[in-house]
Amino acid sequence: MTKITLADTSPLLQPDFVFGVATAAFQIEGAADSRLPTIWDTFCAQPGRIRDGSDGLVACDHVNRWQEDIELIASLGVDAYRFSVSWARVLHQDGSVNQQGMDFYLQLLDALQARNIKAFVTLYHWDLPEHIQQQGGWLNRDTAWLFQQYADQVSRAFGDKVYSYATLNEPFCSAYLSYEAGIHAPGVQNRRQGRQVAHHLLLAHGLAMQVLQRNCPSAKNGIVLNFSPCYPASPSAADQRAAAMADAYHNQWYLQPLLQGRYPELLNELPESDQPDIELGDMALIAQPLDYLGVNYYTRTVFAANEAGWFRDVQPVQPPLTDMGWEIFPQGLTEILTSLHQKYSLPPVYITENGAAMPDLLRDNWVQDSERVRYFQQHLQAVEQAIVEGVPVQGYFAWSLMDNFEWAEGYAKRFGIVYVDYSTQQRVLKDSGLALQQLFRYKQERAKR
Ligand code: IFM
Repeated sequence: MTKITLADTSPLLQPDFVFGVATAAFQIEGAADSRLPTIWDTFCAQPGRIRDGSDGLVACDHVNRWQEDIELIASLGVDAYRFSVSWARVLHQDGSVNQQGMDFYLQLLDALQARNIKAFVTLYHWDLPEHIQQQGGWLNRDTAWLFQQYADQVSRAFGDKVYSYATLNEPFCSAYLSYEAGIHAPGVQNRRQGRQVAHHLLLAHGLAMQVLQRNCPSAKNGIVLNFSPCYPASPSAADQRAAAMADAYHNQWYLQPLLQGRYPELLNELPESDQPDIELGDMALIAQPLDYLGVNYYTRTVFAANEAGWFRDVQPVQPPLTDMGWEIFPQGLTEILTSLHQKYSLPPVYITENGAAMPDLLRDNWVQDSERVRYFQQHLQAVEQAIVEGVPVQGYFAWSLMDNFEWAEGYAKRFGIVYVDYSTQQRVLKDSGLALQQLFRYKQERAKR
């Protein structure tokens, strides 16, 4: 087994640095019959939407196997576990609490607390209840207030059992991938709608932050954004401008409103017909103070100018690639963190997701995923470097605890540090899991000395 090694002086080995693993409700829970249908159930049922034709009805059967999974998490020596709550599991269609669903998470939170593992709870990781979609979903401004009510109900029920809340996971995906690229639920391709959905998501975030800060003032409350640093395909002025536009459109679009209360200038370059409706007071609502920013990082993207003066992404990127076809580019993580640190006055940062899909094979109860071990090694060093350069990174979560439903890719892509045999639901710690376990435990032992 290849090891992950960090220098003894590494900031990542300091006692307060948080190491964890992450999952999301729709991707692991299953037990779809004990919750309301979501937009992802609808999407999965449409032929051709999911590469392997699968769905999230059973997934990793986590709802029935949560105790085993908690033991697995605890055995890793993590400081924290990041998971999401399924809106469709904890509320009924009339908006009242589904106590059975709420209890599922309450017992999970108690089990984490008993093992001294911090709970990082995400309120929305893409699984909007279908009945809300029927009322317009994120295109309907009212959904932002429904989300606020949901955040209120969950945070009242969970009380002080939660160390940290994230309102949203990756609003870029719920807006751009879902409403512009059309590859995520509900599968729409319309730029104006994408921009409007992004605005309503950010509004929902701001409204939820207000209730989180009121209900759980001692929790760390924030949001999780994904970033892919944008590089020009060539040194030409046109490609450099294209990369800067792509950065504004895909990255800063979500962060600048949160930290500075305004959208990037690029907004004004969109035809009026593509611009979102923004009401008076919205931007101030969005820019609620954040206790932390969650950063998800996987790869970089390269852009060139197109004839229309806009940007297009350029394929292929440089090998090595992961099984998703994503370039392995660890320095992109340092670069995005340091560039954000230069642009903004950042709150504390957690790397809330980082990891790689690899074509894993289970042989004799063993998964030799040395490529993934290398990926973690390089990216942890990239985080280290960002800290050395002054970025206030306080934690790192590996994506993902276990193989799971990888959205439009179904179960074919494996991101876990734990292998899931979907025919038996057996979990097997991969070599990457063993390597992280060794690192996490080493850090915890050092803290006790
Ligand atoms: O699996 C996803 C996760 O749900 C959100 N961030 C990216 C991961 C890998 O694609």
